[in-house]
Amino acid sequence: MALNVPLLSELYDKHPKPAHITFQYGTAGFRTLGDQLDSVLFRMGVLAGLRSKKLDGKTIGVMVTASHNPEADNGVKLVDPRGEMLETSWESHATALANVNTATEFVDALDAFVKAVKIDLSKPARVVYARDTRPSGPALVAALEDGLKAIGAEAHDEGVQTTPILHYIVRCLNTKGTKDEYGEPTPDGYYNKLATAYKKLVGTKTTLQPLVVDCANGVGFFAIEKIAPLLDSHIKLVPQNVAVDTLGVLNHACGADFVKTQQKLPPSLASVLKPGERACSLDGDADRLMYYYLDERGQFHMLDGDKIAALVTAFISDLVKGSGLEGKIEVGVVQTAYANGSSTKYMEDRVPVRCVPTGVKHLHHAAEHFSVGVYFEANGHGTVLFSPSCLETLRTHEPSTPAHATSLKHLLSLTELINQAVGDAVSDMLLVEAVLAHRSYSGEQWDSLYADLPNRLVKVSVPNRNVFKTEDAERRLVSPPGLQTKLDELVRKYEGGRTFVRPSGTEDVVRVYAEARSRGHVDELAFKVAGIVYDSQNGDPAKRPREFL
Ligand code: 16G
Ligand code: MG
Repeated sequence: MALNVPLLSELYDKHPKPAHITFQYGTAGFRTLGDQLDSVLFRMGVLAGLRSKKLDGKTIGVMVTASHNPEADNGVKLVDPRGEMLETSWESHATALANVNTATEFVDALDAFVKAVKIDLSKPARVVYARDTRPSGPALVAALEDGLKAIGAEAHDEGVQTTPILHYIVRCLNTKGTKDEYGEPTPDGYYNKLATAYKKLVGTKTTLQPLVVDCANGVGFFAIEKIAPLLDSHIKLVPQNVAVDTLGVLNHACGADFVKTQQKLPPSLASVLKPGERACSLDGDADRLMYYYLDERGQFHMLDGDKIAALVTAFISDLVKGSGLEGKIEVGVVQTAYANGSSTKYMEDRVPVRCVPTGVKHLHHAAEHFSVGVYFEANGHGTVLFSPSCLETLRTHEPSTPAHATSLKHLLSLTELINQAVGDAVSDMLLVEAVLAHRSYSGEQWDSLYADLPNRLVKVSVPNRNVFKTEDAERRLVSPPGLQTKLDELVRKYEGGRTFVRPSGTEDVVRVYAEARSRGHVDELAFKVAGIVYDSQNGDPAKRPREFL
């Protein structure tokens, strides 16, 4: 069977590529202004179809979202059959296809690609897709559908959904009828699975105070609206920032990324949250989660991905011990260089810890090496993976005491509650709430597991961020030459100082992270490092940001 060249060419011409733009499949797929992405979506439809054919007709997912980015941005990423990110080796194919300039080039590239990776075109292609609430979404989905038509894929539209729900559905569809069956492949299947597991896990524990949930004016609100009634009286969710139909407000002064980068309360919650209360923020596609609380004096305190990981790791470790499975199940943690130094120390005192480069795919794969792999980025993206052999152990283990049996039952509920495909703000939120209920912790007690070192993240614009190359899980620069030595000399002057520099995978900037014992020191360190980076690229001294001086 051959490619349908007339159809591919005809539909290709409906989705011309803007001149002078080079697209790149980055850490989270393609991401840029929504009105520039039409051609990319068409091409990703074709590629998703080919990916499915290559994998013998397994269902591939396509998510149209730009997550926490401004509303005008949009993006697209492909989801592999077990609900994980697209295999890395295909990212470069995606980039190549996105950048061809004529229908002939496109068809030739497809043809060469089909031969090179040995795709049997007679296989079926199945693709399921969804989008977030961005106004540019419907038009981009139409372009995607043209791509799916051009490659002859059987396509299913899940409409407006959170990113983790799409990943969940993909995993369910591909495991249906196997021993790894993951659940009913529908949004309702997802809500029921999570709610049932949550209620089982929490049982008769005292109900916590209501939880304020900042939905970032995005798709997360739909998920909260759907799941809240299924939780009965176990927890009351109070959704805020729910203006999904209002233009211009998505992720604006709210959401997980705002809270993490600004380290402050979304202004819209100022009149909602009272001293002593906790709240959480989702991002624009509901795969990131940030918690926080106001102390008795009304002071804001953030509980980020590292704090979530610490809470969950300690809880799971205790359950493993409590069920008599110590030694049989190894709990491990995966972090990135952004993890607060205090969190790393807290974890290392308890479990093995690995550090990997930024980006979910790196964390996810590293976490698969543990029986129970807890992975979280400080920015609030993460989950807990249970290995197949761990699941087998949990299902077959014969507890020897009633206490063992209870802990085992809780562990089994956790395997149902926690999204195994990808980091999921709604699932993670219920996980946190369940642990807080079990521990009878307030936000303040949770926060006191360890004290964060003051830290600071700064962006530096440089002419070409690709000259920045790192090693050691992005903790050290190997290029530009000599720069790391300068940073080493500088950081030595600050007590508890740590800093690293890496090129962003999602924005045209270089990121600088710094931490130190005091707020004053960390700001000084971060801006000095930013200045060194700026100057190393012969940045125009007149345009040098004032704070870098
Ligand atoms: C993307 C990644 C996220 C990472 C962030 C870093 C996925 C699904 N998302 O949002 O994990 O933390 O990029 O962005 O992989 P940066 O490279 O611009 O710092
Ligand atoms: Mg997101």
